[in-house]
Amino acid sequence: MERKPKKPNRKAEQVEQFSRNNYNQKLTTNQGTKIANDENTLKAGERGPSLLEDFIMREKLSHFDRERIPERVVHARGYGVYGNFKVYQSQEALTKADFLQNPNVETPVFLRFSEVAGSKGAAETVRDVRGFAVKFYTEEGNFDLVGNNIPVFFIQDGLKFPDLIHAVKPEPNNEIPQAATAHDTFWDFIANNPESTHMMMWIMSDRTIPKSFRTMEGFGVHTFKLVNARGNVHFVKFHWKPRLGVHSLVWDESQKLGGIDPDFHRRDIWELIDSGGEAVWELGIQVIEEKDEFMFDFDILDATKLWPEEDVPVRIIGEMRLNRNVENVFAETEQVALHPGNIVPGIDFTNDPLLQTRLFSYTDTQMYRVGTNHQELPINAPICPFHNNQRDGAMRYIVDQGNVAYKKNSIWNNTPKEVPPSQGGFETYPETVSGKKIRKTAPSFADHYSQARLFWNSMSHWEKDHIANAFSFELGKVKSKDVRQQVVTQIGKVSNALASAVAEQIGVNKANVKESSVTKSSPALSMAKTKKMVETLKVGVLVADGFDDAMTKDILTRLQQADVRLVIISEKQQAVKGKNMNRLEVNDSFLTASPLLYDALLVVGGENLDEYTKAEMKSYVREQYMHYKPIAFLKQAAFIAKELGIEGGLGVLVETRENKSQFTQEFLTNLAQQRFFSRK
Ligand code: HDD
Repeated sequence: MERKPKKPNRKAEQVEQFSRNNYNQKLTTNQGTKIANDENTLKAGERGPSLLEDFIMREKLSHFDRERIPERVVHARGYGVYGNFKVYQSQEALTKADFLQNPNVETPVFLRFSEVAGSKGAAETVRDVRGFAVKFYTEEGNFDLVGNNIPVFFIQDGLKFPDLIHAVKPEPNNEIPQAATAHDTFWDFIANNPESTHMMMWIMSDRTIPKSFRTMEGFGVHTFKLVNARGNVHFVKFHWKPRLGVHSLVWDESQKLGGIDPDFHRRDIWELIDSGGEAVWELGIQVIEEKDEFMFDFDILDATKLWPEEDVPVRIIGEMRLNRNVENVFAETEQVALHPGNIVPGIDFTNDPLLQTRLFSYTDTQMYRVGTNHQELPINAPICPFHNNQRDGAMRYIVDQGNVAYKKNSIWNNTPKEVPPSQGGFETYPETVSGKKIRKTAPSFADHYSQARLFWNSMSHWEKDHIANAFSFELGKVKSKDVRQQVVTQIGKVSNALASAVAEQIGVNKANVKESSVTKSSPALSMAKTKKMVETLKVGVLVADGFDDAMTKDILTRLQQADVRLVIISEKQQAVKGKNMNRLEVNDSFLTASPLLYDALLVVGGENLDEYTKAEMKSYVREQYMHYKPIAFLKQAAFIAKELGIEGGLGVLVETRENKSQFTQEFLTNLAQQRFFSRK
């Protein structure tokens, strides 16, 4: 794909001042001494021992020895991208937050997508919750919305976070399995911490195997407060809605992709942006008035609960366009220090006990992982001025002038000066609090099953099938029969039918418990009715010499006009010739490509296909068919559909004399559908 110039971005341009171009420069040490020989250590004689005196070797190796910083204790595998955010209309009635006032102002953002459990090098398509962490570089300071692609969380109090993570990470005695929840300790945690039940339903759904970063929703998870200039407060939940809709992989596909392309997600967004494309989300908020805090049958401070969108509608208030790749993954993505405690005037915390613990943990981890002065690094510094009396510490970069680093002072007229709230100084919302010091879960946090059942009720038939299969796979990997049984009993409290299906598959007893009586559903939770469009989908085109060039050219042109991305695949990475001697450049061979990498297949075929080509084309089709994807065959390749017995299958289109003129349109319609889950 063609590389396009980088999109303007105020933050990225600030970072650029620190970037360095080494092309065509002279090689030097870090002290600037030019190096004459960078391939031989200094030795005593041609075959002699190396000399300690070799400052060039010592500098190069000792720097290399320290290249890694500790990976994040969770969300280690991640990928960052720049973009801009714009509010559609002033949100002045709800908040004084500066970046939510003016529709003409673009606020630069940096978004780091991540996977919770995997190490830094884990495959990207594993079943896992995905992090969705946005840093807004506003004129009033950085606001970080550090969320996930799932609206609820495993636990209610952050004191249990280390326990949760110890249970989900590879087991400590053998460090198995990598980036997977399908093991004993994780399910033992779930079985013994029933507050995880709602989250358990979400993680067994296809939400944890997203098709791409671009087709994930993002959620702030916690309830936050918005505060307006008059000091009025509203409770709010944040949502990111992807323009392309919410789409996932299927399980078989996600497992195989882990081997075929462990970088599947980052490659998708990097290529899109590199070729000038944009990934777009809208920001939505759910709002509850302060007086309505206790109007719901759940506690709005409980992070294991969502606010059903049908009860509290999501108001769309703005748009984020991600459109610029980083220059250097370590300097930007690895060193970015996100923190839910980074807020700006107009936004405030609630007493959600999960959020409250996060406010401590993130500064602490960044101090350890990146360093005391991590906030000075180009990616972390705000775009607005910042001044205070904090000084020194390892790797201090800023050179503060003068002799004053304290308050109160008279030498500098008591500056840097405090700013009153009326002029933008941060003021905590003066909430009244009272109570005894106590370690206890609020009784209003006690119901762990109603929303889990709400989620189950809201699923389509294929989503329910996928959830049952996911449970059967995960629990099938659990060695302790006792843990399997405990989890099945827990599932039974959500749905007896689901528990029975799983129990039968994994060889334990059915759940003998009363299931939740909730009959309500929330259609917004299902992915079945999500937006479907062809934009930026990838079609693999299988072709061989002697192909129908006239028809093919017409289809390919129309697909490209619809912003469909094409990958031409043949036996060799050499151009193929059509019936009319037109050449078609080939991007990949059967060897370098894989049927797993495309959203659909167009099987063009050719004349007198050899056995190898026929076999490869069939294996590509089989795999795509199994993953419910649209497949179209031109006349020359129709025999493949016939021999595989899939002619007439859902989403399978074969060119005939009758449908020739509408062929491309029909293919585009199937393509928009993306998957045909009713296909047998
Ligand atoms: Fe966390 C990283 C999201 C609960 C402690 N968390 C981290 C990241 C995301 C989240 C997206 C990666 C940020 C990045 O890309 O650099 N975490 C969440 C969400 C939670 C949540 C949505 C619940 C609603 N986290 C949570 C709790 C604690 C932590 C309760 C501890 C009390 N999280 C951390 C951390 C990490 C982190 C240890 C590891 C690396 C980092 O912070 O920068 O501090």
